[in-house]
Amino acid sequence: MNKQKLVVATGNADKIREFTEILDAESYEIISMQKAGIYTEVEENGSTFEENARIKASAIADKTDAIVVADDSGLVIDALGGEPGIYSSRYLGEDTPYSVKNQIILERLLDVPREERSARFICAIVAILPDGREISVQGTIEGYIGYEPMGENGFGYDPIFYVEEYNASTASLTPEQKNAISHRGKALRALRDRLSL
Ligand code: ITT
Repeated sequence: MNKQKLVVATGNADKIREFTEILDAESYEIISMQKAGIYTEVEENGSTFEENARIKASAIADKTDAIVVADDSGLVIDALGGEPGIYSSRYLGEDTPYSVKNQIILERLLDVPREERSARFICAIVAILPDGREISVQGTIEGYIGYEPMGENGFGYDPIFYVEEYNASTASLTPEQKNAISHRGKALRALRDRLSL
């Protein structure tokens, strides 16, 4: 069977790695924009994860005849009024290392009790098919912000995002464990089901 080509509209290498881990490698060929020879800067000026995913996918859909998939995702922390939310990658400075961003968030939550530390990762994925049709899916994982960074796996806010199931951060899970429960895992499995209909 011919593999379906998916060009992932992202500049984030960790997302590409997780896309490749999650989507059945026998059915899909996951191609980065770079590998597809597409270099486009996209201004993410939408007001929701879904809008931003659509903006990213649309910006490169006319530059390839493959399926284009974009992911817009982020961390929503209830005690911070939903921050960093859709600004997750820009929050506290685009170039600030995540070790620093995570430490600042922990300090901001210093006096917040465990029951008010709820948070979730959200992932919106928009795929644009070669015939112009669009598929939009979303996945969420509920958790809480821990009291200290934990684990070396994953990326971004994973060291401070803890899940009840393991009483540990998503950075301390194996890739298989994270992908089985993550926002991106859920969204990509929903996309896979829709693509194979
Ligand atoms: P592209 O827009 O090029 O895809 P980006 O990293 O800027 O790359 P987003 O605008 O969607 O992507 O920002 C998502 C940010 O949310 C990401 O940089 C992380 O800080 C955070 N994030 C999303 N998913 C995450 C995950 O699984 N684990 C940890 N942090 C995550």
